[in-house]
Amino acid sequence: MNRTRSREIMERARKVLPGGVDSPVRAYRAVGGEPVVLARGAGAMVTDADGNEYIDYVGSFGPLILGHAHPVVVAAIREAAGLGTSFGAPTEAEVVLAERVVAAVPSIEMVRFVNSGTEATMTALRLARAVTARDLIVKFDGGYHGHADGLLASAGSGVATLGLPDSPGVPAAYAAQTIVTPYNDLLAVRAAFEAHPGQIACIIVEPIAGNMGLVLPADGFLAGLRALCDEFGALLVFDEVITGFRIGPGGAQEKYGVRPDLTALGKVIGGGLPVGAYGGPRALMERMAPAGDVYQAGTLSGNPLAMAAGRAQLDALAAHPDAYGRLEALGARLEAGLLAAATAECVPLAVARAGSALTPFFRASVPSNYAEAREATTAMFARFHGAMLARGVLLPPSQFECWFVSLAHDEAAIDRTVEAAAQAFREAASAI
Ligand code: KE4
Repeated sequence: MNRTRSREIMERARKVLPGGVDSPVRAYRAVGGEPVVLARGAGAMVTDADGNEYIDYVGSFGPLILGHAHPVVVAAIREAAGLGTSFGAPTEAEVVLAERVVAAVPSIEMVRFVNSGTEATMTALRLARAVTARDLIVKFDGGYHGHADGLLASAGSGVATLGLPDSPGVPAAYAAQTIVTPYNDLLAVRAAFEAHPGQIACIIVEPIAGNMGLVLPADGFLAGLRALCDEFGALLVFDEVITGFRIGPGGAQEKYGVRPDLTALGKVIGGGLPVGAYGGPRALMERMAPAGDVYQAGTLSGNPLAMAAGRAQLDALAAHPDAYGRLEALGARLEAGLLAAATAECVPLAVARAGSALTPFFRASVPSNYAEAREATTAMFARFHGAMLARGVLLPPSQFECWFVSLAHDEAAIDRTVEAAAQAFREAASAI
């Protein structure tokens, strides 16, 4: 494949953007080679700066559940833009999207829009600390909740991918407020509460982890966290930035029947534009200024274009005869095809999946926590990523990310992906 333009653009990019990117994972450090510079997307396909086409499983790392440039989303953005791009004033658009979120997410009676998942989780933690008058938080090794200082402790995603256990620049005092325990380990969480009686404000958890690659909660894990929070007087914060409206309208909390005290959202609710949100019961949310005394603000929060894109996407999902059944079927087809192809070539592969979000791990079984996820052969993943790219399939450039299937993918695209994987496995097997 000719990627001359991508290389030229990346040479320019590295002169003006750190690492040539605006977010680390995009630099391909974990898989090697030059990043593909994308020029456009349509449905399940993306086209790079040299005109090469790929079936896309990055999906902007989650937001594009309808696929790229969906007509209803583009039309909504166009219409909103013609009415003004930002006001710094209330608009009906943000009320409409808030009403959609409140109607869908079981634990949310009130919500506040921000501009990223980072802002959403950062503010949810501030609210939890205000409500409990406690300082400590519990997070999970391999959990990634954005780049707020106190949360960059053994984060997954970009930090994990870059092999940086903690980020320089995070004051020790901030990191010391964060207790990191293994995912799926209730005993470790209980021990944290017992070691810090009356000091832990909340647990923040990805109810289905997506930043160690996809790792499912063990049976009883989420209910166990709920019970521990109730027992020790802490709040339970679900980071549903990935899972919200991805695995169903009510996210993981609806799937598992566990109600958090606060929920962070992002990605799908923005339709590809910058949106995050945090929400919960009215009694908690009305502590937020100006209704209450906990401060958070944002120039572009509730931006009318982003609200319009998010609403258009959620309404298109709701209007689909069986959006999540279709996404489940496509995800299951991809999982089965990858496993069959790997088995045929005796490649150790395990696939963790939740509907249309999945991660194939180059290890014999699906991991239950970050330590196990890191046992996956990242070198093999890197070779696989390059082999798939050469065959017109664009995967997230890290073993520790999720692949995302959209409603724009179809059986033909899935089957082409599986065939490319089979060739890549054969190539890898012959190289061994
Ligand atoms: P943003 O600040 O990137 O919008 O959201 C942070 C965030 C919070 N919570 C979860 C569960 C997340 O997955 C994320 C961000 N996800 C990563 C990829 N796994 C974004 C991609 C990137 O960092 O470039």
